[in-house]
Amino acid sequence: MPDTVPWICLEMTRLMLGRTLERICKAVLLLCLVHFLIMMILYFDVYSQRFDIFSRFNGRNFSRTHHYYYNLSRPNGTFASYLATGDHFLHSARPETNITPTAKPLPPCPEVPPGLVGRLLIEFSSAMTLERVQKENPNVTEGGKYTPPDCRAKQKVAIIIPFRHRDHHLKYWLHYLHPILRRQKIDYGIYIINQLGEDTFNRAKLLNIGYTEALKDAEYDCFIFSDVDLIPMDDRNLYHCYDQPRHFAIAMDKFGFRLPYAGYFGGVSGLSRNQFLKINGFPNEYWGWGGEDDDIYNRITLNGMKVSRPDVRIGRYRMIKHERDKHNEPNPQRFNKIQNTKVTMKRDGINSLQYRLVQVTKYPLYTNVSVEIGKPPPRPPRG
Ligand code: UD2
Ligand code: MN
Repeated sequence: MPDTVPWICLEMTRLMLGRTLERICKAVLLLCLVHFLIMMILYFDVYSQRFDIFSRFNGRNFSRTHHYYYNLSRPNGTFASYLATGDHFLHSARPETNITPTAKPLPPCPEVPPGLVGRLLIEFSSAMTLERVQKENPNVTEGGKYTPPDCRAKQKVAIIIPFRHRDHHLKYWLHYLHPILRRQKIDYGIYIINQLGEDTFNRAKLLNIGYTEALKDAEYDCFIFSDVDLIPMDDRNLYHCYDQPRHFAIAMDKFGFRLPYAGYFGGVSGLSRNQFLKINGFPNEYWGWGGEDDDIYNRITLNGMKVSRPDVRIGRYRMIKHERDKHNEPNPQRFNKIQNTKVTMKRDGINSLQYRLVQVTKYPLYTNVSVEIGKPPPRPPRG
């Protein structure tokens, strides 16, 4: 009998331990089940967002289709970063549906766009077609316009190109610039200002026309004036306007990647609407090659502004090699003219611009503005 007491105790302890263990096991099993259920819910929710399978049933397609576009439009965007940033609450500017969204407006675009790649390989040997460029840029809308879908750009930028008989160059320009501008998150439109006829070319007058015609099309804040043959070699050279008039093309291959002289303002430059009006726009009276860029530089400094420039390692450009065009011979009056900017800028500029608008055509990759701009006045007789 005395031996049975510890035996009973032992059995009871075992029984109690067994029950406790059983309870623990049940709790763990239950936890696993709950965890599994949560995982399944999350999995299906995410799956539906990516492939939009539920949207057509529940009418919530505005925000859902947006996720899909958002991920595609971001070169470096991973699914993890998409969840981590909370960007999935943003809305696209695309008119996906008639349902009016109640979500927050787009955030401002970042000062330093995250998708930039830096130095670019630029070459002009491969064949280029507009069809190819169009395929490469499905997000560019009629007239060569683009608005970042995931953020609100501070400025609306018109890019203006003086043009005549340079279709070959234009294809390369569009091929390289559209993706660069998209990565830079610029809200932009491209305007090709095409001088009709075969009279002497007038680059600066075409640029004035570009400013005027672009403003008829949309409320632009910033105007970037670019030669058709100049391609930036670094996408950190951001195509928007700055506190001071901007000179972008500071280190060109044709000048050994250096600024040729301190007052050089040729190639690619950018002015805000106010900066442009402050200098009365550009001169209309420089016919033929040369001088007009120096006149613009004079206008800027004479009006108390300074030229701003990017770092020399970033402001690098390639120019497509070319011969001097017909009817754009060097202007022999240019040296005299740039001595007189202080006087001429008041009467010659955006306030005296005259031209005949012949046609505006919105192509998929750019807007073409064809104009007649007249010809240089007859030279005064010598003596
Ligand atoms: C330099 C400047 C340019 C301008 C010019 C003098 C550089 C890289 N650029 O260019 O900004 O100051 O000297 O006027 O230094 N164009 C046509 N068809 C023509 C003629 C000209 O489309 O028949 C346009 C085109 O956009 C071209 C631009 O005008 O890129 C400048 O003409 P250019 O390329 O013949 O002159 P370039 O390279 O010496
Ligand atoms: Mn050129």
